[in-house]
Amino acid sequence: MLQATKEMESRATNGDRSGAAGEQDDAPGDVIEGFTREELHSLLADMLLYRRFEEKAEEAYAIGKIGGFCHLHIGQEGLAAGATRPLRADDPIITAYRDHTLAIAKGITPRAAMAELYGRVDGCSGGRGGSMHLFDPTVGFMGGHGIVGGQIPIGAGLGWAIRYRGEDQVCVCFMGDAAVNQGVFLESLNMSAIWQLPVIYVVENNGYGMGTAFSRVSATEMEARSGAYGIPAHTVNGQDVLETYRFFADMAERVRAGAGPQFVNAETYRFRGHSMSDPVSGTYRSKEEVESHVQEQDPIKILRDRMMEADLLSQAELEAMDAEVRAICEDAAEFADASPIPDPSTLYDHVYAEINQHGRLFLDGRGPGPAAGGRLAAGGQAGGPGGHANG
Ligand SMILES: Cc1ncc(C[n+]2csc(CCOP(=O)(O)OP(=O)(O)O)c2C)c(N)n1
Ligand SMILES: [Mg+2]
Repeated sequence: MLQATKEMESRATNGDRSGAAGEQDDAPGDVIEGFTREELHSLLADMLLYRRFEEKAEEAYAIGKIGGFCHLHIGQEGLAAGATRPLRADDPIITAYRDHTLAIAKGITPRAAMAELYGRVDGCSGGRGGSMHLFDPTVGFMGGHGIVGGQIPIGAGLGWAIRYRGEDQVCVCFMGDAAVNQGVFLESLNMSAIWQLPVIYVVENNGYGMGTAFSRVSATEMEARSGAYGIPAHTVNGQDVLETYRFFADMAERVRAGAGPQFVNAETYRFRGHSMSDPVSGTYRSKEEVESHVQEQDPIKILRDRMMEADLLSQAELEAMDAEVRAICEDAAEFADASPIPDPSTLYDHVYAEINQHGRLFLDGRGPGPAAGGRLAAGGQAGGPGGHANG
């Protein structure tokens, strides 16, 4: 791997908090809103990496290298960078299926993320999860969940575990705007408020759940959704990475200090279709609407332009940065392509169920026979006396 690639891979991890705002020593003109030149370059490079990674995934999907569902985060990178970079390495985050760039932002390498999208053994979930189920607890990335709202009570559970152990991490639980209409959202917020859990619930409010505008499925504004539980609501512009970063840096420390759960309406916009198999626009939103957001609300362009106007970024520097992140994504795709597919005999490994007396995981009417080479599922005994839980 290129040296530059290594550096970028390590910078992409959340262990590096060099983006912290507030360096006061810089001469006026060398900072934007308290962010130093180095911090600004780092945030821009991160967002550019996320964008190029997604474009590479898009390309790989189009030629059949990636199968199944694939939901891109393009347009929402300001949140991936701004909401996760201020966190500590041991702060857990959890999200839904639009998870690639949040995973990379939290420390999963582009190689491990891309190999997972390709369904290969070197993927962060061993090639078993795919696009919607990136996962790596060692970097505090707790998924990648395909069920709308399914991650919300798990986020509350992560917060509960922090309290139970007497530790001081903060959990950030991301969700889409459609997820706030799921029953588990209400239950999770209620329990979080009662137990004062250290969880920041963040709605990546891109205005739509697939083809349904939020205004069509909600009688109230988003901010009103947490009020019934006494959880403070906040709104942040997710397309402005500096505002987002500052907001989360402050909020994470307040929650760490005991402020209790918080609810954040992060306004953003998805530049692509709901998933790779959906059109970018359609009856639910016009081509013009998408185009105007791409032109005016691109978090990367917004930061780039501000840096250029302040003479903190040259065209040559931008091109070098872009070349560097493109090389990382190219390398990730080559790595993924070269990684083997998982051995079919390991199909039932990590399945949290016992094997029945027929040697199968489920009663499927096929009669006795060895299941996947007689391998043990978690806690079970292949074909043995313990294997009757499902049968
Ligand atoms: C419980 C459940 N119901 C329905 C679906 C199908 N589904 C997949 S994505 C989606 C829309 C979710 O939209 P939102 O939460 O706003 O997230 P976004 O896609 O905008 O990031 C739906 C309804 C699902 N995955 N899970
Ligand atoms: Mg949405």
